[in-house]
Amino acid sequence: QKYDPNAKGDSPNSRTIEILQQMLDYYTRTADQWRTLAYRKAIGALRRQPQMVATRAQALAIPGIGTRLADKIEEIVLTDHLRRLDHTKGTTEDRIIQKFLGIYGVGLVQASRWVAQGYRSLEDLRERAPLSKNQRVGVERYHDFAQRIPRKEVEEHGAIVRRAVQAVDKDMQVVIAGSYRRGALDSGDIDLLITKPDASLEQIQRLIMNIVIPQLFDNGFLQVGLATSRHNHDASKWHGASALPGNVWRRIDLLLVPGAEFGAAILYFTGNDIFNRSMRLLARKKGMSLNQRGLYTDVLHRAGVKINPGRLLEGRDERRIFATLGVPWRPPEHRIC
Ligand code: DCP
Ligand code: MG
Ligand code: MN
Repeated sequence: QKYDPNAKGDSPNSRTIEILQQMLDYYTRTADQWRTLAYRKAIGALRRQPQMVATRAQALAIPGIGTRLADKIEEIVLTDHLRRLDHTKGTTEDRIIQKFLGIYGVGLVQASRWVAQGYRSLEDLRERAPLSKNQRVGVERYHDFAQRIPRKEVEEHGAIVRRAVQAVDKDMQVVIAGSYRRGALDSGDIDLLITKPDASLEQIQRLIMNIVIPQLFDNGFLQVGLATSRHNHDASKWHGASALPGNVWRRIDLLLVPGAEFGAAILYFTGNDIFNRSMRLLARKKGMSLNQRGLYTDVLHRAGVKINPGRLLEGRDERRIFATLGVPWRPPEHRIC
């Protein structure tokens, strides 16, 4: 059995994690970014502990866990309960907002607006609310998208896309990224990076958008495309849903990447998002700048705004990005902060 830092089960701290996760859900709902981050870090750290963390002192010894969280961990272990959680259970309205937040593409503003307008359930939304195309898909496929995707099925979706891509260009590569690449036993969606060693973004885009995607719709694999942004349309991304015959719809994200940016893009797309943030912060501290296209130096900032893109240090090779940053290589399985 592969080491799985994302697995929910067999941790000696699973009961503590379960309760902290409910606090995290609450802070996510209230859009409290600092506490959200603190809880995610603490849960990640706990999940990696081989032994049960039972006391405040034991918790404090773990990097990423501060005094307040250490107190809560001790309280949970002692009482099998967290009093603070009782105050977050909230009203019916809170619970409905939480439900609506589970709809693909719906944030706190939209969810609260619907509740204020009197919608109380998914059925309400489906039957009475004026919905955008994305929102309608999100509501109608709520239960599909809420289901975790087993590792094996992620691989099958990846293989179908790879076959279609390589039928058009045998040198094009399809790599499964996201939580799958971090070793997770199941995933929330399917993240596929599509690249070709010496191709430009425009070349890859033309093949994928004009030929491969229409073909995958024709053969019944792709179900719908989901626009990602109302404003600037990012041509390197495609979001949608796919399905194996007779199976539920799955969320699928394609990221198109020129060969020269492969290393930076796979680093970004492997995540997790908090690990990405810590790598970018580290780059900044060292006078460099990291984004999904490459690692740069001599970036000029004025009042926090980038006024010069800087010089590219590395983009193609993921390992060389770690080396140039002066960080020991971290295998994807360990990229959880
Ligand atoms: N990503 C990021 N910042 C974001 C969103 C995504 O850095 N705000 C990067 C890191 C993620 C990767 O993209 O790991 C894929 O995004 P997903 O939302 O698909 O997240 P995961 O694949 O990590 O988890 P899940 O299993 O929930 O899909
Ligand atoms: Mg994912
Ligand atoms: Mn994704």
